[in-house]
Amino acid sequence: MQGRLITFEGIDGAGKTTQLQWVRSWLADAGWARSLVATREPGGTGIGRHLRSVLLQVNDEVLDDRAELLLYAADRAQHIAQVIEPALAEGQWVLCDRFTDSTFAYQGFGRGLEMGLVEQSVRMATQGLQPDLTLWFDVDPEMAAKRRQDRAGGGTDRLEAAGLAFQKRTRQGFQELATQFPGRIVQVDGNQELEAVFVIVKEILEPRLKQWLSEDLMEVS
Ligand code: T5A
Repeated sequence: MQGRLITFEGIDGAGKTTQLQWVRSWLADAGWARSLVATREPGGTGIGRHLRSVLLQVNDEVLDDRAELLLYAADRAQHIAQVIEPALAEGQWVLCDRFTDSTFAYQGFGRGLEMGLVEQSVRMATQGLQPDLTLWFDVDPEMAAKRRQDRAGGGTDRLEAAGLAFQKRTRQGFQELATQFPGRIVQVDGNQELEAVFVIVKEILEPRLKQWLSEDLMEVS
């Protein structure tokens, strides 16, 4: 059986985390005959949780954009080695809240770092590992900001504090990535109510998962 990596992407407050949790429960309850791992970046490992706090805490000291890029790469290299690759090797389905597209969208388009540098950092961290499927939750940046404000007990982290123009550039980045990789990245209209978004997500996932299961069966027989 072949492991599969499904990533959930979008700007801050796009609703990825909520949808990932719903997908996880749906897959577990519906008996899709495959064990699952749900994880996230940054912070999918113990070491990654230290890096996450450096990356997200608002601090008096300004984190240099290239240092930020390398910290995301370090988090990802550790995450792949410790969590993602072992799970894929066991034939599990890995649901990952953010992955490489976030680096291109945030550090490349949002921060404006040179794409060659971003690509290098991603290549070093992933050694070529790519998602099998990416759900891009596309939400109007103003609506996403409102959702974050309304969230109970929600503070503002360092990336959110970068402001609306930054989120707009990042959204544009996801748009360009979706155009560049139309087979892998599927756009989901995240502006609708949670339940309506989940219906779309299931419609996208069901045929893919069935296809993967039948590919596995063909490999076995
Ligand atoms: N980052 C990450 C980079 O810059 N480069 C990288 O390489 C990587 C990997 C991570 C930060 O790091 C950056 C991107 C991020 O800024 P995080 O805390 O993990 O930080 O941030 P997010 O992943 O953005 O998490 P959020 O929780 O802010 O956003 P989500 O996961 O998109 O949204 P979610 O599901 O938590 O929902 C937010 C709120 O909106 C409501 C939810 O109930 C919740 O209250 N909501 C909806 N309300 C109405 N209708 C809907 N359809 C809704 N969907 C969600």
